[in-house]
Amino acid sequence: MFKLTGDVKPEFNRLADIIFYKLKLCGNATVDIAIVDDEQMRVLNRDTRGKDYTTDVLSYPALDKITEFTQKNYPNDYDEDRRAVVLGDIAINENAAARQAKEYGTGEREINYLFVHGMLHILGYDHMTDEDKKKMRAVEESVLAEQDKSVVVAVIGRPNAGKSSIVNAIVGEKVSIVSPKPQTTRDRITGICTEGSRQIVFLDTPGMFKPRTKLDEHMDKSIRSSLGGDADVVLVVLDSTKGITDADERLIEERLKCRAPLYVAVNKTDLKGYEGVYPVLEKLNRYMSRKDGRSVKDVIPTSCKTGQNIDLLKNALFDECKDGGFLFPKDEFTDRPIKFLIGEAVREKALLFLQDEIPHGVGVSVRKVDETTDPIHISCDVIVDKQSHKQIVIGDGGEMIKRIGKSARRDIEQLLGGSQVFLELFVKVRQGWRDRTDILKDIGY
Ligand SMILES: Nc1nc2c(ncn2[C@@H]2O[C@H](COP(=O)(O)OP(=O)(O)OP(=O)(O)O)[C@@H](O)[C@H]2O)c(=O)[nH]1
Ligand SMILES: [Mg+2]
Repeated sequence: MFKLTGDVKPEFNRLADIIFYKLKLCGNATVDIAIVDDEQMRVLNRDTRGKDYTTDVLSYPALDKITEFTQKNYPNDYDEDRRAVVLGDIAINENAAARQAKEYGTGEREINYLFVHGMLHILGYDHMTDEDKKKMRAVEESVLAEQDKSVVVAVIGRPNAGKSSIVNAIVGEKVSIVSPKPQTTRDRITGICTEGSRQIVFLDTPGMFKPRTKLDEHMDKSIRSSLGGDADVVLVVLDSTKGITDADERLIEERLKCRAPLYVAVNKTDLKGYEGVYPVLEKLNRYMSRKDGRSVKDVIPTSCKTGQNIDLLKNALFDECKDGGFLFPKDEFTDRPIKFLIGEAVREKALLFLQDEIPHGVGVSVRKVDETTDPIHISCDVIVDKQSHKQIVIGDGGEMIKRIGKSARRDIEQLLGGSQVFLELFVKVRQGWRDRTDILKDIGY
């Protein structure tokens, strides 16, 4: 993505994201923007190009080739602080923009046009020949005319495949908790990723399994509702280390019967490498370019650990966006209230530290979030099934609950934008809580 610095108007960021997506760029790059007046531009033009007159826009490209923007590809142009490749500078003359806007009657659009024009120069476009000019003009027009679009993607697959990890990796925020234990996600979690004119709304679902309790039924219902017409696209996540099972194949066959485009992510490629991934890809071949037209649209090997192909998957999903505006404000990353995210952070740590000691984990109900105090005061009930489980969660001399609290507090402070938090946890026994509608409702399911 582009990290713009200097005189950045909010619309510039949106346009830069659109350029990044349209030109299929990769990595991180930074461009410095200066908005100047006629006189400043004249001086700049004179000092840098020996031309003593003002102009509308000037670009100073730093690179002579454009490829993936990584430190490895551009060791001399990489800025460690900004963690991005320095692409160059652009100066935009706001007096010229105002004059041209009047002349063409295009208002605000003119300064945006100059920005896009300058960015394309930085990226190697020029207008020396008529043909180049036409090409550059076409890209400019398509960037400026781009409308906001969105797509709803249901993420499904077996427990523990890495569905929530993929959603978090693309959204860039921890919207859905992750643990080594299957059935971590209990509810449908919405994760939102907006860049430029495109928005992906993920419906992260619990892993598919046979329901036994009311909580299971709730989880099962949330998978079905994600698929029942709410989603435009389905993403099946497979665990490459587990191979592809009959259940996976049934799932793919079943989803292919619906009209929603289907993508498959073969995840955890970092663990077994190509040896693990290749047999899965080979088996998936039979679902590609089938005669009946019901084919998997793409299979993408991914790793949430190394980030391999996460951008590729994101771009494939951006390609599925349809006109009609955004479904959520562009700076939101989930539709879940902060209280729910706090409870989930506590539950994640309980799952992480207790592993197999407490089958099916615990429930967390957030009692109080008092933001008027400093530090912010939060209290939660950690709900378990039996007295013996309570003892395990508390641990020797309260050691375990302290450990859960300390680790959860760090995540919650991050969620709250770095504010300090005082977190109180109370362990409560509620027999059969997973079958009690009142408790499930209390937790937020
Ligand atoms: N090595 C490696 N581990 C991964 C990768 N993706 C996910 N994991 C791990 O796999 C475990 C399960 O990940 P989750 O994202 O919780 O999986 P899920 O499919 O959402 O699981 P449920 O919500 O239980 O259905 C966690 O321990 C993750 O850290 C990956 O690409 N590589
Ligand atoms: Mg999950």
